[in-house]
Amino acid sequence: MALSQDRSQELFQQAQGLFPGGVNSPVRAFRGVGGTPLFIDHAQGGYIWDADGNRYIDYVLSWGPLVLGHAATEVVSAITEQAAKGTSYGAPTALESQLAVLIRELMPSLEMMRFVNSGTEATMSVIRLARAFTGRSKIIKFIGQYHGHADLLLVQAGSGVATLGLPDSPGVPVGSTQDTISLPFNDLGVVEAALAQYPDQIAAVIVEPVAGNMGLVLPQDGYLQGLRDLTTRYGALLIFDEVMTGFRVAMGGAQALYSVTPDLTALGKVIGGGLPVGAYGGRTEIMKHVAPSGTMYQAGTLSGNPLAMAAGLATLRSWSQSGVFERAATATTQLINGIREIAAANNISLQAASVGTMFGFFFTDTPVIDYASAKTSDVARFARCFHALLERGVYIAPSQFEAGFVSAAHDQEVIGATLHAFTEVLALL
Ligand code: HOZ
Repeated sequence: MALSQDRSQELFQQAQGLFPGGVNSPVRAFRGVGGTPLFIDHAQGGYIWDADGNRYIDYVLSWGPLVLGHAATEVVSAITEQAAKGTSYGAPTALESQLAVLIRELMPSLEMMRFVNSGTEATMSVIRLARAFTGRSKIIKFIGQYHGHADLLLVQAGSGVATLGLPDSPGVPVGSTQDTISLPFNDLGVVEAALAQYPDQIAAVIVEPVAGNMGLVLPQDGYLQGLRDLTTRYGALLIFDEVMTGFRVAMGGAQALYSVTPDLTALGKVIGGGLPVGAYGGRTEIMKHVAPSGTMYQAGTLSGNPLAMAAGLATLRSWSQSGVFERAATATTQLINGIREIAAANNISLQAASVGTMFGFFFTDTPVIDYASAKTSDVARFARCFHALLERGVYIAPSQFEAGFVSAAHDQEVIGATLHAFTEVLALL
């Protein structure tokens, strides 16, 4: 039943002489599941085709941003039209303000924002801003959460770092991380203890409000509000990293879903409709510290570049049309409920969850609330599941420690075909 992957194998062999591990980002390398990464030829809607011509239903969706599915007509048109007018000017455009207005309508806590080119840039810059604003140095992050690869945040990180089982990365100087305090997710007691230990030194708590880089792990009831209360009490800023959750767990992100307003937010991916982009923003009083209105320096030639702005605008305009998000969220619920039922019918221990258009599952009996419990998952079983799904034309993230994503293009036919594949696969595991 194995699919031919000859061309992907050839391309991977060539790539290994060109790129470390044959890839340009570690999570693509299939190290968590073994085998040869798919080399992609093209994609459309909810489907992706590899270089051997095999078609897969895609739940990676470029790690989240493609909320409308691949090559959505309106996004392709917006990019094409803008490209004909120029791809970058290094000067302001009306498009930047149009996208910012739309983002602020959907996520009002971003009273002002700054566009950057990736989630890594957004989180790195937002921490610099928090430090500049508070005059404090220390930050709190959570074990198994991933905020990009900036030195100060590469501490007990999730995503590819967790997949590869790396301790903290060599090359990060001790000095860069000595002010980073890393704590278990979903435990308010440890956060309170750290804030009490350093009452005037903690600039910010940065959190993925719904963790998506250790698999999908939901915040427990009251946890985000607890972080809000604690940070306010100790004069630290609360930063939501909504690079994945923004416009995905709800149109207004996790901050709308859980009714907790952070001081600052980092965004990425979705707001560029699949083009490289990021943003950070929040209260005007804080954002005014960014140069040139303030003295906190941060810059970028391609920041707010018109191609990404045009793609982001087209994406968010369609995604925010009445019923579009809701239909994709309903499809996600249907998918995860189906997976849960199939696992139960086969007596497979499974923890499964979804929120909005994100989902995830772990092969364990233990309720998953943090990185330690996520690690109880049977990763060998996950790898077998991944490959058996792939053989049946379903592509999920090639690691237990990543989330899954559903788009507006994942219609009933796609969800039905996916559940059919799960029915066969879970019976084999
Ligand atoms: N946050 C993304 C995956 N969890 C990053 C993708 C990448 O590292 O390539």
